[in-house]
Amino acid sequence: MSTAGKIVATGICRSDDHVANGTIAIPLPVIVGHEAAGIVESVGEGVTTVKPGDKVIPLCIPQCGKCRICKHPESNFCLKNGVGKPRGTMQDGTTRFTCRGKPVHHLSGISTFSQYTVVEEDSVAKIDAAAPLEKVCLIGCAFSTGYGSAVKIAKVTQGSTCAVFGLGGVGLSVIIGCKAAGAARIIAVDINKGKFAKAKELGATECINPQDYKKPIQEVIMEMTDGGVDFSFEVIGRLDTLMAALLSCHEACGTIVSVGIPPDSETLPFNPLLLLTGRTWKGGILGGFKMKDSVPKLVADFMAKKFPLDPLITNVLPFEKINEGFDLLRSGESIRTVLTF
Ligand code: PAD
Ligand code: ZN
Ligand code: ZN
Repeated sequence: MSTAGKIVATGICRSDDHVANGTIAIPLPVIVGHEAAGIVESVGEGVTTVKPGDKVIPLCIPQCGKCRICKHPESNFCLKNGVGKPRGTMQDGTTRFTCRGKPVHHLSGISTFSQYTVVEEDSVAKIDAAAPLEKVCLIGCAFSTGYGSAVKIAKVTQGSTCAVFGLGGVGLSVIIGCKAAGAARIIAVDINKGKFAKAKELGATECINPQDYKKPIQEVIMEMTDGGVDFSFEVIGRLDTLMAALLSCHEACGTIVSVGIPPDSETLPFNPLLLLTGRTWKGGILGGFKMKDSVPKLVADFMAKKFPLDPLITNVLPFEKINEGFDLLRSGESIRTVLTF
């Protein structure tokens, strides 16, 4: 039950770069790209939820609706997901891309750095026909991941204090979520000061650079917040910043959410006392949203101006300039580059 579609716009996410540099290990060769919007071209037999001409967003995590996790009220990590143990194929084990007769793998069942792609029906959501695809593509990953990490996974509370480590497209979306949830203080942390103006524009109340202090950043944050924040978020993908974020949330009542994807096979030495005192450590992919249900609603909320996407899009380039887009990400000059076809 597959669907073929034309990709109209796709953002470049750090996770795509993680695949390119080996931080995320998946079967190669592969077509990456997973933050996109497009138009359905044709559908296979039995497909009922989308039809040719529909505007859609491909979903990095499917929602089969039948497995134990799809029936679970909280989790979105459908057992048909291609993230946990990536096979790089469609659910039937085949690939729909070839190069000189040899198979090319899929990323998370969607592979959007491609003019056309084929996805399963449970990996695509129909969205409002009036939605601007070159903007709402960010709902395919960065925005949903960051926003959901704040409102759905952490469940940030009114009047709380938050710390967000990493101010890329995902971290800034965490800030949007913290603000929407009514956080009173949002402390933004990054080693690139160039990100601070945008963080403030989106709701950060303070911005700090760990390189400006002699002591570890968690000690600085504990002093600023009477012992630690209520909610901290690691949105970089490094083990040292993950530990700093963990220590920045209050030992008795703080919650840390792991959002960044650390290098494959790296682990942390860990003292259980860090949690025994009352901290909570959570994590989640795509902000915990069950994507087939949530993506159309998030697009509707964007259309109703409940949150902005424009500030996250710093560059728009034709698909042919994809390498320029990766250079902008690596140099820290861009937030999101959207590639158009
Ligand atoms: P990005 O590279 O645009 O942003 C990362 C930010 O972290 C940049 O502003 C950097 O300057 C900053 N940074 C780097 N090193 C440090 C440091 N030592 N201390 C403080 N700041 C630092 O990435 P992104 O926003 O696209 O993605 C962020 C992470 O989230 C990345 O690991 C990505 O793979 C992961 C991700 N997770 C999910 C998920 O579902 N869990 C989805 C999408 C992305
Ligand atoms: Zn992503
Ligand atoms: Zn499922």
